[in-house]
Amino acid sequence: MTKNPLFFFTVVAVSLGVSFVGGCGGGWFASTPTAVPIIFDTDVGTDVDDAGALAILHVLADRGEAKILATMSANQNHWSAPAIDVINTYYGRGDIPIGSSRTGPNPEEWYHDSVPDYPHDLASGNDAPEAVELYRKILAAQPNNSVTIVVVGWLTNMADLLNSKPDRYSPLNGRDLVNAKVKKLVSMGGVWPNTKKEGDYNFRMDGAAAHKVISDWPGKIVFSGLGIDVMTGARLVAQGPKDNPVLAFYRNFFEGHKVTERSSWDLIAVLYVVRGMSNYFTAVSEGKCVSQEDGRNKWVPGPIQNHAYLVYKMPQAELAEVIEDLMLTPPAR
Ligand SMILES: [Ca+2]
Ligand SMILES: [Ca+2]
Repeated sequence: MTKNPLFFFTVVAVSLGVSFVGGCGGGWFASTPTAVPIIFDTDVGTDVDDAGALAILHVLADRGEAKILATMSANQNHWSAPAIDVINTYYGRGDIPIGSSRTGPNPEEWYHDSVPDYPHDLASGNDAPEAVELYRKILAAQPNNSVTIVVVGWLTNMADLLNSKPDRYSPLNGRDLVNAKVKKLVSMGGVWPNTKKEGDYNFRMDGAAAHKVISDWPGKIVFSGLGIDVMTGARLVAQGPKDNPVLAFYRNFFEGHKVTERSSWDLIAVLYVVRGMSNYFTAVSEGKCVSQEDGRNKWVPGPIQNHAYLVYKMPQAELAEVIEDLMLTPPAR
């Protein structure tokens, strides 16, 4: 999620005034026809778009468009990893590995009211393997340059991975392991092209981690700050099946916050990760993001390097339709 009201105006300004590269076939934006192997990393707990994002990732996996290698919580909260397990189980993938951070923030959450009502077998994040260890285990076993990681929360696990040491899974240090195995990192975060006042929520929550990753990641990073004005969840709550825990998460969030729909930051990131630019997005890639430890970011125009940020191509209302159709798709199981 992004709690920054200035962001919307930034998007409008960018949409009106800047010429774009990317979204033009070829290069590292090209989407692949086969299932994209993905690790999903979330701060699930404080907002509901994380639940929606994981739900549509499962639907896209049901359709053969994605393969979910693992699901990770950057949130240390007791309930975060069990909430992930609830969603994985509902979509018929209750055995997907789940890792949980031992170093990340631990903010208040509100999922605990619903998690016990739905099938799962992971009682607490403390019962899950440490996220960084699970990352190393999974990455070591994958082909070179094959894995896409999508982070829809703060970047704690990515910083921990970069800092990790050789272990029983790989003789490589974290940075070298990432360089060998990871094809692309997609980070839902940042204010684009530039922070106006304070940094984006996901960068601010662990500012040191965001700065480390933005500065030191050895491969490609695509940032998505989109979604504040792509509103979803209303049709799911009104029309979805009552045994769907994601519906319950959204309904509780709506009731608690006295709203009827929610922004789609994390769902947009998943849509991009799986389907690429499609006719949904374009991107700015000429330049590089620089960051500060307080979570602020700035785009410095220049030659293409290893960073890009997404820009809308499809109108937001149509994107919301695409996403909500996925949210309403029942599990294949
Ligand atoms: Ca499970
Ligand atoms: Ca999130």
